[in-house]
Amino acid sequence: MSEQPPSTDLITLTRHVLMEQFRLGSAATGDLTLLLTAIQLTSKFIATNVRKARLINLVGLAGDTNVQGEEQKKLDVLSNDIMVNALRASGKTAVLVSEELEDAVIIEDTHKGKYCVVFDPLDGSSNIDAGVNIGTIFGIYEIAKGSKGTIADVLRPGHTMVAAGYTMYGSSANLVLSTGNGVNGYTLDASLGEFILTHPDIKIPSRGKIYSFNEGNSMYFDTPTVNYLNSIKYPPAGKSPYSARYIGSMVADVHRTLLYGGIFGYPTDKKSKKGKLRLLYEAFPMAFLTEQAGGLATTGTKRVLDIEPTSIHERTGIYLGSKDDVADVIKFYEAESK
Ligand code: P6P
Repeated sequence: MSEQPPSTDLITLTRHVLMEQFRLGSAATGDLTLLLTAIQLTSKFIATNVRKARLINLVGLAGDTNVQGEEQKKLDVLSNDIMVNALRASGKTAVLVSEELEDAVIIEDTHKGKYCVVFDPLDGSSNIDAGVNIGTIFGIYEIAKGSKGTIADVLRPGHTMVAAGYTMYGSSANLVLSTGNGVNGYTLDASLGEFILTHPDIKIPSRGKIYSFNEGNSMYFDTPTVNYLNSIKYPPAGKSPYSARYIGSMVADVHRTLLYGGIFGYPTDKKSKKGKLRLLYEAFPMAFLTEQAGGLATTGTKRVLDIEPTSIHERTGIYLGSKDDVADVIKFYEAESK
């Protein structure tokens, strides 16, 4: 069968974001587009090195540990460095927060812009050696009016973000992005060096059939979590139980949840009383995307995006996914509080 002729009307990420900005008639200065261009560059660099990792001996430990006390893999360090350098060089950022850096990076005046980027450069990196999908997660704030760009500009609720996204590195590199008007997915065409629109207007199903929790923590789960999980594992007669899918890489588990529906949860528990996942650069961006795709994201008792951060590396519990599935979880917490 003859090969399809190549498309000659490619919608690249840059073109798509510009179309969105013009459609909204916003006073688009192009700054966000240029910032997203820098983020695309970092994703291409990381994708290339993740793919080559085993060949050029990039897997394995970098011999250092990050602020979380986690052993740093060489790819973690490379990914952090490319992001800090590219975001600074874009001239569009004022404050950077990275999972790999103890302190926020305040960009010098010569390179200062109006955006703050919080990011986990290589989330799920403990899976690198096993070849499991890993990813970059980022959230973008605009600095407050009159601000020169300080920590205060990133210690704000997630609902004040102007954009959020992730790039998942697997059989291909998939960049999923929202600038506040829905969610779109782009796949890297490495031969062109462009992210091409492949998943326009992602909408999460209102209810799914998959739950994604680390049930190895079951002995620590609180009562609402136990009751909720039992309700989908041992449903009433006539209803089928949910299927369990857990990869242990947030980007991969959330990507599947956005596309197929269902629920991902990493709640607070007796072991992780404040939760495990980081609020600023894991929970906020994923909650932003989930809500933009028509889903919900909660701690069980509070909308994740309404949390007021008090420190840049703080953690939170989170349930996110299909709105009806997350609403079911909230009912178990409400029942507990009565
Ligand atoms: P656990 C990876 O280390 C990570 O930060 C997320 O990507 C993932 O969802 C979670 O931690 C996995 O944690 O305790 O199940 O290994």
